[in-house]
Amino acid sequence: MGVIENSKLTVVGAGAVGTSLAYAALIRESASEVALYDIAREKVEAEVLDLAHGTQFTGSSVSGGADLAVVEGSHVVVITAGAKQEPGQTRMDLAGTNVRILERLLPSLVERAPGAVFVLVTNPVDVLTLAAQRISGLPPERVFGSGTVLDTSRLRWLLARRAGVSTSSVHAAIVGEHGDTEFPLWSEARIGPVPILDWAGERPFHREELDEIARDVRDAAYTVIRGKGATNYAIGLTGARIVEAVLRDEDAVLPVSTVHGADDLPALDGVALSLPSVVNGEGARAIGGIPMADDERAKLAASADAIRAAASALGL
Ligand code: 6V0
Repeated sequence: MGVIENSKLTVVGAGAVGTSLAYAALIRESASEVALYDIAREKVEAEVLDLAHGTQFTGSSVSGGADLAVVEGSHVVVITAGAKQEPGQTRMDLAGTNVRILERLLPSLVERAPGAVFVLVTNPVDVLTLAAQRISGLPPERVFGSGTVLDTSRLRWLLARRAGVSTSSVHAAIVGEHGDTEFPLWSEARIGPVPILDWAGERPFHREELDEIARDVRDAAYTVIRGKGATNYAIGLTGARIVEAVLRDEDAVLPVSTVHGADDLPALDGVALSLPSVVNGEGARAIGGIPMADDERAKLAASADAIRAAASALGL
């Protein structure tokens, strides 16, 4: 597809996540134009105005409102609309409400931006990604979810801090569900070229410590939500980064959530979940044949089962 000139990103949902994503995209100049759409007119118009007042300091422009015409001409549409976790709720608790919102919303978004790549952020993001692909009927690569890109960023930050290296020197990924069954691929994790379990540094990593880091990543959203009611900045940056990979046709490898077929791993058939994937102007495609330890393969199948159960309870 190539790098898109005069690119347009529309963020659907002007809540904590959508506005942070739009703000990050403006600052990073992820797209030439950032549009914001929400059904709450007064709120979205105020958000657009507030963002517009800062555009002297960015190369991107901002527009938006409560009219669906906002979406026209978009190259990427990121969906953040819907209910969010309240303290004590899991992401899966939101599934029914958010799939119903998507059923109403998505056909009109596709009608307004038929050539766009659609990125789901609304939770539970894997179930919503599958629902969006089914509802839209678009090719699977054109509908994908932010998946575990955020969780992976959390993991890399924790490992980098502990090892005393930069986050960009940590190569590790969380895979599976963006939720309670996610897990790190420790067998492939590295600091620079050094496998994580061989890291000598000042203090080597022990298996128990790695398990604790994995738990911290899994529970990170609960911790942040308990303290401030939402997670928004890190997912905002994550979303902007994913959008750039599409609009700049980067072929970047990111652990986004894609719908899997039988020709991948049979255990993943008909489920959307995250594995390292190539993200470019066409959308996202999981990389096949990723090496995994036996226990990781079993955890991935269990994660797929959890998502499948939630999706089939909703008739997907
Ligand atoms: P929020 O602040 O309540 O904002 C949601 C927004 O959606 C509100 O402004 C609503 O008006 C709007 N909305 C609802 N229905 C529609 C509709 N039909 N059309 C347009 N807009 C609509 O929630 P917040 O922004 O905090 O979270 C949004 C979603 O992102 C939730 O489902 C979160 O769980 C999810 N997150 C996903 C993450 C990820 O990594 N995938 C990370 C953080 C949050």
